[in-house]
Amino acid sequence: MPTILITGFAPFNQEAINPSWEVVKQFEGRQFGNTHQIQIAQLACEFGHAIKQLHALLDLHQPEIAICIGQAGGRADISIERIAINIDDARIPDNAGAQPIDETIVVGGPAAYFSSLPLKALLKNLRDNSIPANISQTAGTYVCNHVFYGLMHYANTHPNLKRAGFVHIPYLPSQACHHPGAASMSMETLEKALSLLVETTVKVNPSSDLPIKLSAGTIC
Ligand code: PCA
Repeated sequence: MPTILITGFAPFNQEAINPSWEVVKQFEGRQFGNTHQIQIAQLACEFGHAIKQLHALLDLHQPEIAICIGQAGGRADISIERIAINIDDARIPDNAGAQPIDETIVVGGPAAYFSSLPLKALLKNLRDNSIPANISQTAGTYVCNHVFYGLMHYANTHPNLKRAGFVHIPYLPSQACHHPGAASMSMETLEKALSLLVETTVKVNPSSDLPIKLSAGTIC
C-alpha cells in the first residue's frame, strides 16, 4: 500500500506546543481510503538536522506523497506554500542555537523549487469546505523553508515521490491568547484541513492536474 508521509515540527521560540505537531499526531496509524497508509513524524526545529531527519524518513518509508506542516504564528489562513528558496536567513536562533544568515541550503542547487502539490485544487477544496486558506508565495527563510527546500531537492532525484510540498498553519487558540490580536484556528478545523489536503492530493492525478483557474496571486 503506498505511503503518505506527514511531518510536523517541535515547538520553537518559547512556545509550549507547535500546532503542526499537535494536528499531525492525530493522524498516527490512520489509513486513507484503504488505498494509502499514513506515516507521521516530528522534525526538530534545527537547521541541517531537520533535513537529515526528513531524508532518513523518505528513504525509510519511500512515500508517494510527502506533506510537511509548520507553524506560521500570526497568519490567519492555511498557507499552501508555492515555492522553496535556496537560502537560510534566521531572525532567531533555532532550537540548537544556530542562526545562519544568508547561507545557501544546497551549494550548487537551484535558486528555488516549486511545490508539486496540486496547489489550486487544495485551495479550492479548503475554501469550498469553509476553511480560510490561501497560496503563500514565501515560506520564509527559517527552518520551514529550509525543510521545504530539502524536501523538493530530494523529490527532484526521486520520481517515486510524486507529490511533495509544505503547508503553514496558524496558531492554536491556546497559543494565540498569549499573542493578543494574533489569528488562530481550532484543532477541529486544522484536522479537517489536513484531511482535505491529503484527500485532495491523493485524488488529483499528478499527470493531469485539473485546470483550476483560481487566482491566488499578489500585487506588491
Ligand atoms: N515554523 C517555523 C519553523 C518550525 C515551524 O513550525 C518556520 O516557519 O520556519
